[in-house]
Amino acid sequence: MKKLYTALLTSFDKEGYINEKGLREIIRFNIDVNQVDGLYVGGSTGENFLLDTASKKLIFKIAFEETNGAVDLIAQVGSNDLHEAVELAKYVTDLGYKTISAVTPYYYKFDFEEVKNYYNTILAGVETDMIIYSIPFLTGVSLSVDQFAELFENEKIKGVKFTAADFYLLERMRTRFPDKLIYAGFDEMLLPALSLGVDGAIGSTFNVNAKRARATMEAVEKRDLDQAFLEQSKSNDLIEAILANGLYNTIKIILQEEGVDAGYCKEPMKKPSVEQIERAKEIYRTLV
Ligand code: SI3
Repeated sequence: MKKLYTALLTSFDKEGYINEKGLREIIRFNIDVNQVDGLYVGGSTGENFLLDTASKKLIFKIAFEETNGAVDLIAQVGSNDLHEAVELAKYVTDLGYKTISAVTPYYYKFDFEEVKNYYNTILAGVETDMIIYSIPFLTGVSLSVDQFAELFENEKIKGVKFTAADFYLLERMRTRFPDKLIYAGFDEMLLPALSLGVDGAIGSTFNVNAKRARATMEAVEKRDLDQAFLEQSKSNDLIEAILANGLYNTIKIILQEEGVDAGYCKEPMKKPSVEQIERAKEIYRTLV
């Protein structure tokens, strides 16, 4: 059965500090109501790249405690500070995480040897599995099939979170690496990714749209492509509206409408305007 992972949001207070109660509520909602198979902790959706090391550790700890084994966990420990990535990998491994993930290093134009050294260095000190986090549209880092093959020579690297719209590359990856895990990262392209045989999906909008995403997966499993298209199309009405209104703020407001204390985004992300809040509530009423 294919796995559905929510990319976990972080609830922040107005000043940008972690709202522990809210974070626990988001986790509970994903387990109890969304019934997802797992959580991707410390990714883009968690606003991880705005955080200091102590805050990242706190989120990993809260997620581990609150889930208490109920769902799978993947800890995104990647950082341009390789020392920090190594420290976080050890920290989550000591907590009990079985799988880590790391975004490709970004901003500077690292060559492939540097990228490879980054993954092998993170993995040298831990026994956990690794899922590469590939998201070229934000990092500017695109890896070829041959480069993935070279990274996969490290047997701890079990797969990739593939957040790209390159379906030719996705098909080449699926064919070349039948035993590696490939998780789709663009929720709005879940159906085409499923049709190419991904093992599951990891996404932000599953915080508020997990049941429909699951229905898409089930329809594909039954080879009912008409139904799968219908589900994806309904999801995309929602995702299109969320993206137009501001991704993370809108998901947080929708969760608040569900009674979850999802809090604010952290600066430099903006607080939502009155109009954005009203529109998010309308999206909740009409499209969720
Ligand atoms: O937390 C994460 O790292 C992610 O959720 C990545 C995931 O691929 C999401 N990408 C971003 C940049 O948020 C998607 O779920 C995305 O939000 C969604 O498909 C809407 O475009």
